[in-house]
Amino acid sequence: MSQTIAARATSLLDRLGVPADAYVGGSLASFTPITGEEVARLKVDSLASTEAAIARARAGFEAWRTVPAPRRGELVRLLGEELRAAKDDLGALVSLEAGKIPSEGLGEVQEMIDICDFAVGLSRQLYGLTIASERPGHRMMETWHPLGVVGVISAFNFPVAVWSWNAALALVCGNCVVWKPSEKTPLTALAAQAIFDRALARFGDAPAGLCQVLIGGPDIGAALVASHDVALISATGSTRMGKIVGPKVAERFGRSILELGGNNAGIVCPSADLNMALRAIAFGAMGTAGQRCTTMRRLFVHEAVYDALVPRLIKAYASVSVGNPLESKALVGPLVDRAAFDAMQTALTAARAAGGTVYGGERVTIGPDTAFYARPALVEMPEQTGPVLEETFAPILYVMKYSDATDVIRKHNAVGAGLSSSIFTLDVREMETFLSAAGSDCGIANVNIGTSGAEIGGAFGGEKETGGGRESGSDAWKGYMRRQTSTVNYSSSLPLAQGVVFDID
Ligand code: UN1
Repeated sequence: MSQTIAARATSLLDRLGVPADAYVGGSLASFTPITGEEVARLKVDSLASTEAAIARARAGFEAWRTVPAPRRGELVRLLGEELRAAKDDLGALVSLEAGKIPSEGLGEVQEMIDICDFAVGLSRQLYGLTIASERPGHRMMETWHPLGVVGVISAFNFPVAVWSWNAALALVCGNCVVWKPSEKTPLTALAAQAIFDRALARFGDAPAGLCQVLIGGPDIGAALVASHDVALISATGSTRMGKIVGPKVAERFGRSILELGGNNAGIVCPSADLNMALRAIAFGAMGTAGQRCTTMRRLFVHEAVYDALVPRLIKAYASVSVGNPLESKALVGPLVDRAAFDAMQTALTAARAAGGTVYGGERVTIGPDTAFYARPALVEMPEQTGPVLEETFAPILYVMKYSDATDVIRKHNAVGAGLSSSIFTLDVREMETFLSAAGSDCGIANVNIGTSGAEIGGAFGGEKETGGGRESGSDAWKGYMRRQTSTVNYSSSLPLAQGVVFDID
């Protein structure tokens, strides 16, 4: 098996255009969660090479910022083309390195293609405003300018899509990108870089240092965070990580986009279409083995439909297929590593201690002892206490009964994170209340779909301990540019604003 899976990785990397010397004989071991085996050993960057990469990016920015935005969009269009050509191989590599089932691996690459398409259109729409001036013969306007070097720090669970959300926007906005991927998923990062380099070669005249990847540990992320030459840090990961990164960037008045933890909930109302809710909850809570930041982790079910829904959910949890995503049609693949499995067990123990009834959650033996597969766990909780208040990055769904429509929104919002949320209802009052200012406090609030699987067209991110950042669609591009307000006087006099008089003779 070891040979087979490592050989499979090698042949995918080869087809994706990653040179073998990047991942053979280095000091960073890369593992596949599918078997827990080592598949490659990558060369790592040093602090010196990190500084050099930042300097290259800074120099590249000075050229790239003057390239017309639609021309910059052409590079991203080519990236989209290359991603289309590489979709099957890159999707398979995502499955191999992050443990995703094939359709989720491919779906991740589709997100990359989608954001490229979005960014190409955007490259002709970096609109500013024209503003009415209070003074005669004056015009006010707003222009969006490139920002500088964008440092991207990404997590294992969306090893390449999150880079592409940032890179596609950053590039059309006239910025350079330096990327520090998770140590758990460096191979897909090398592959994404190779795909980008192909687009770049076709593009022709881009400056050096436009988009670079740095392989290594937290010291590289720390160097990006500390560098005054990195204008924006876009970091995806735990709230713990964000608590370190956010203040450090703020201290030097850098800009940050933080996409941190989620403790996402669904509410099932009396009028809900229960068949639809069942499927949506199953995907939201068990999909990607519970390792999306948008994974549904809490579920509030109205007492009127609790007995009609929850036993069916428990059945779905007991029967969902858990297995090797390369060799079976299983819907739930492995946890990323032993630490993830241990954290899941710790949370389940705490849930039992808090009066929860746990269904599932046990280890499933698939392949060698180094692989960590678990049956997703559904936990009926008497109250929202203990581990329910925290994000555990594993497939655990805490289910609670509710009776009062106002109280359930209060409970829904009573956690630290504020990423995604959803309500299942056919009642317009319930729906609109949930979406209102007094409703869900999350960055994403869905109706009759689950909490995960957002399209790239919307702004992605959340409030409170989720960090407040927005990536991807809508006007998230503004986070990657600096705004300049200009007042132009085309008259022959100099009236001052607010009627101030200041005549020097
Ligand atoms: C993440 O888990 O870090 O909405 C991102 C979703 C995906 C992105 C998840 N489009 O589930």
